[in-house]
Amino acid sequence: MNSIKAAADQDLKTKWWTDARFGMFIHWGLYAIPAKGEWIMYAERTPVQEYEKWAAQFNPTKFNANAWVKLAKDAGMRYIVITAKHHDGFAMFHSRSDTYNIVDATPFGRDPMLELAEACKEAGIALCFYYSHVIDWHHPDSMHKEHNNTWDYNQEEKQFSKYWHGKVKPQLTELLTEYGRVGLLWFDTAGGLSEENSRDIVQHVRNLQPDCLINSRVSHIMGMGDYVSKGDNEIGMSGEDTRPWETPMTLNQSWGYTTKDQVWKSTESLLHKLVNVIGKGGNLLLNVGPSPEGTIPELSADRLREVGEWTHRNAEAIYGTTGSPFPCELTWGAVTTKPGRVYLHIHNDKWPEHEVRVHGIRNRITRAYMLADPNQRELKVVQTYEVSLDLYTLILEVPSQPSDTHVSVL
Ligand code: FHN
Repeated sequence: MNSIKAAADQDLKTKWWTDARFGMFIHWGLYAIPAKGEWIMYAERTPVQEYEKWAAQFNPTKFNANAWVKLAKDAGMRYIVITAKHHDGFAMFHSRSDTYNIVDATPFGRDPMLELAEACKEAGIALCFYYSHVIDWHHPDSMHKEHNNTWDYNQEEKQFSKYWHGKVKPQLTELLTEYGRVGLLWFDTAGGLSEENSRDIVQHVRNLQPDCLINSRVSHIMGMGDYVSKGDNEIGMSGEDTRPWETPMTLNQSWGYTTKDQVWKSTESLLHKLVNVIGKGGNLLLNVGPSPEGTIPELSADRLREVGEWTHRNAEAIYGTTGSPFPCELTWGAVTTKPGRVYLHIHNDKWPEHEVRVHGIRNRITRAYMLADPNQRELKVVQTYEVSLDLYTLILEVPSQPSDTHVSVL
């Protein structure tokens, strides 16, 4: 296959996801019970036998897949990535290859991934799974270059292939064959994974669901996977990545449920971050950490609903757009585009007194209006043509007040 055709096929494969722009990340597991985040087992060097006791208590009877999916939809999120297995090794789905899972090891006895798969299908949301493929503090043979369970297991005795072929690959087979179409697999912390195993896992996914996307954290080998996962909460610079990319982001400062961390990002700050990401051509994957009862904390849900009011009003300027064509950072906000359209996302706290100037526009603008204005009243536009550059400068007269909450789009 020639490289132009291969690149076009790859664009087509990722299109649903690059169009979606905004997704919900869910970190949910036994660690919700102690409520100190998902690293508690490692942080406190909890012995496996002790940690397993949380499973005997885990009974999230308030879990309602439809309610979670509805919240994601209300927020304007178009895909969900949920921890099918995090570093603690506990499967949040009915795994036939390892009884350390939510159906066999808890009084709850239901498979939330099945319920989510159904709810997502009904709502038109893509369901995706997070799977910790290298770190597994429960399995005696998992091996990461740094973060291993050294308190229960002897490092010298580890046989990684037992973990790889006995747990990782069989569980991935289950996730990719029993839950319908999986939008993407979100791998994490590949530290120390060999090139052979990296290629093996990618091929395994491709064999089972060729259209399932894979994030770059599957391996440390450059260019693996279908898109780049940026660092946690990292937005980066325009044009930094040649491949599609995504920022995973917390709502407070934690991924898993915690009662301690109450440092919440405001709705305004979340909207600024969302437009910053999409203006640079990326996706935002915003996290919630559900409680041990199975509910999404109200402080998270409230913020997501507020974000959703904005995303629904401004859907046209978010989904299916590409990032700003301008190479520079914009001090007042962000730009997204679609064929024949330029959207200026202006932070309300940077609202200009009279006008906005945008340099370097390739085509003449025929009409400008505020996106939140149902009557689409025309704004006055002056355009000057720079002959030497073959580009226009746009001078847009703006109303005295912004038209929307936190960020106004025109
Ligand atoms: O160690 C994990 C962490 O718990 C969380 O899952 C994040 C999400 O991006 N990934 C790892 C750290 O980067």
